[in-house]
Amino acid sequence: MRLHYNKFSRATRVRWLLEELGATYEINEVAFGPDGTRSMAHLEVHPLGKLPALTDDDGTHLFESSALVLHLADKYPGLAPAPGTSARGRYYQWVVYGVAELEAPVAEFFFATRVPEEQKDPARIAKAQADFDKVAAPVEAVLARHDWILGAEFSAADCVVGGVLTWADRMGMCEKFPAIHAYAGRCAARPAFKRGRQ
Ligand SMILES: N[C@@H](CCC(=O)N[C@@H](CS)C(=O)NCC(=O)O)C(=O)O
Repeated sequence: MRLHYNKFSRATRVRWLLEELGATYEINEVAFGPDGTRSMAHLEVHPLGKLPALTDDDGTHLFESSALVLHLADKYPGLAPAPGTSARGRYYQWVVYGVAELEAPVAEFFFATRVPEEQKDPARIAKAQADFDKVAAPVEAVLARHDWILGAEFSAADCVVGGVLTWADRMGMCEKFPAIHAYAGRCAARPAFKRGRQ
């Protein structure tokens, strides 16, 4: 199994999970740009030339970070509730919420703030923060009650939700959300999280 990866991409959440699971995998370091993500070789692995992607043991190429997390958590059991249970439903809920609701304003904030100072548009930045505040509020309520997104135990869903929220926290988006800020700290302190960002 080979993870197509670079440490400045969403591939870190997948590598974090692989480390949590103790899986054996290879890393294919792919730079952004014509010689990496845009190369013909990488376009055969990911049709949009993005990261992450995974070449599975049988040679199948897979992409979309949340799908890779769901697949790997089934392939190496231990970090996902049993299929067909309501706990599994809640697990899907938070994985999908992580990418469908939380991630868009975080990515927008990232792109709005990484331009030179004179090109920054305060209204665009404020809108991304306000959009994040709306979707972060339900997560703040959950994390005020327990340490991880599904409860007392860490799960693969934390690699998605925590992957997005550690990114938001690093950019200073979580100041109004003490429980999320503390959660981001717990995620970042995990040895597998650190190994997943080399
Ligand atoms: N929804 C995709 C997003 C993938 C994505 O946008 N990856 C970025 C890095 S985090 C990328 O490869 N960008 C390169 C590009 O767009 O050229 C996922 O979660 O896997």
